[in-house]
Amino acid sequence: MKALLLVDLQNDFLPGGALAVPRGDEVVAVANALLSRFDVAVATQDWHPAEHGSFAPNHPGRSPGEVIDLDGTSQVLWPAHCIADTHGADFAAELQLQRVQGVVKKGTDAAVDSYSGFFDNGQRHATGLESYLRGRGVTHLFVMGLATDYCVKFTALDARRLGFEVSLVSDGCRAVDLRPGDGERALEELRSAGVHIVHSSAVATDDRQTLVEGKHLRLVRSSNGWEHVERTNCTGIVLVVALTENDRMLFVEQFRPPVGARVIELPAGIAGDHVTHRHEALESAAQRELVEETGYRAESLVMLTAGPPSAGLSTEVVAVYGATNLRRVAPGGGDASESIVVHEVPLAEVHGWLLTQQRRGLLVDTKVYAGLYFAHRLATEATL
Ligand code: VGL
Ligand code: ZN
Repeated sequence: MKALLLVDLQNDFLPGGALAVPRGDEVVAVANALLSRFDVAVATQDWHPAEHGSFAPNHPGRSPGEVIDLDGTSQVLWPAHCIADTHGADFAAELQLQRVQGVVKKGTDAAVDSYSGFFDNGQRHATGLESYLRGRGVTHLFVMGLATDYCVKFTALDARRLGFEVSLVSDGCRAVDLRPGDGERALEELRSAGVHIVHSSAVATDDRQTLVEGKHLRLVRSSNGWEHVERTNCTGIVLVVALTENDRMLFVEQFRPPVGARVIELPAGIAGDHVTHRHEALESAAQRELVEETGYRAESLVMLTAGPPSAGLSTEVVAVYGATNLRRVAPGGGDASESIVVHEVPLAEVHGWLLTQQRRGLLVDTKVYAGLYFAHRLATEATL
């Protein structure tokens, strides 16, 4: 799965802004043109507190462009910019933000700057961007934005280090060029790191044809003849491996129309299927589905893996969460239309219990067995 990553397309980096990047405004149209060609699009947002350590005015006697030591890392000083909740930190007005599913804020800690969208400059804290992308099965990132020689460069380098295939959209970037040639040197550095430098006109438009689109699904045929289904109005799928304090594993049982039978499954659901949930993180979707279906809330919720459950049939990618330290907060059972039965089964007895259910005429979702693998690890290992 490929994704578009828009770096810092914010007012303060546009002409007239506090840290204006020359001709920075020109890339907004490139972003808008590309947004329609990607199923997954994420934007980073430089988001500083007023007392941020990268601001020259916070260091009496210093001016923008000077380099200081900030908490052990070398830091270029900038004019105050992208202060949280100000107009300067807002995305460019012309950017078609409604097509962006995820926004990742960075630089929120006054003590350390964050050029990269993945980690702060000290590489100590992750922003959540990596798990956002992994949870959606993204393997190839198309990066563009502001500025080539700072946030774009460090974001693309971290993406390579994390193992993503990375393409930099050259006409979608502009440099600060504090020293003349910084932008060109950044492109050289990215090329040596294995980043493809591409022009937006070369970013492939889909060779796919929609055969039919319903309320929740569409049937798509690729140019090679392969047909698959895609979900509409969905930004991710979550599956929850939930284990109670006394090592009971949670299952849900419900009638599933496509197979015409009651099916034993793990608690699961769709992120972004309601208008109000459109931007929800996978983790909050996992928590919400767990509560709605089982009545339990997890104090601890971690992503264990993410991948396609049926790669030949669908673009769907499932993010599997491990839920422990469960607390009962609601009756569970899903909404009125679902009539879900919740089962709590001691981990040691799950195998036999599943056989019994099949003998009773129920079907068992094969992902239950993948969940069992993680449930055993959750029960026996302190950290995964
Ligand atoms: C950036 C300097 C300071 C950027 C952000 O987006 O490239 N540069 N903060
Ligand atoms: Zn900044």
